[in-house]
Amino acid sequence: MEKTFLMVKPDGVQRNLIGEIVSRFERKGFQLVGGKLMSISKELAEEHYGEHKERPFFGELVDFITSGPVFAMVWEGENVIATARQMMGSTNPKDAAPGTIRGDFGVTVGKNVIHGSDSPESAVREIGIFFNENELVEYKKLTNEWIY
Ligand code: DAT
Ligand code: MG
Repeated sequence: MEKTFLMVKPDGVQRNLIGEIVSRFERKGFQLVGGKLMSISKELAEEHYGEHKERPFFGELVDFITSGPVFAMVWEGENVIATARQMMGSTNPKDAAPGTIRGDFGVTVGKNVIHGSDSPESAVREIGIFFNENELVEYKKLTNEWIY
């Protein structure tokens, strides 16, 4: 089953949105297979956002993501990578549709509440840098037979 990496950013943690965000993916029908509250080191932040190294906002982005704890998660489900991106909404909350996480809770692009992998390759990469294999829990959910 497909897996993705999702993370409540420091603004989402401070604004008490962990439960709301977890709840949205639970209610959708996806399955949580890993989760932890953690601080991100500068090194991890630079690795995670490596694709944006040359962008003018890179320094700001690294400062922000290391500014407080994040809630890192791995979720599983059919088409979960693309569907989670849809549930998150556009990168800039001003363009994110109401009903999406960024549309409902964000205002500016710098503080947009949630991160989610954007492709199968980035999901594998990001899960690998944030989680050890033994932190991911494989288990059968009985509700899955009412979802699939
Ligand atoms: P996403 O988080 O939707 O995958 P991204 O990978 O293009 O978006 O950018 C990563 C983060 O960088 C994004 O969540 C917020 C920040 N960011 C993107 N574009 C920005 C900009 N023009 N100014 C400031 N921050 C920006
Ligand atoms: Mg991205």
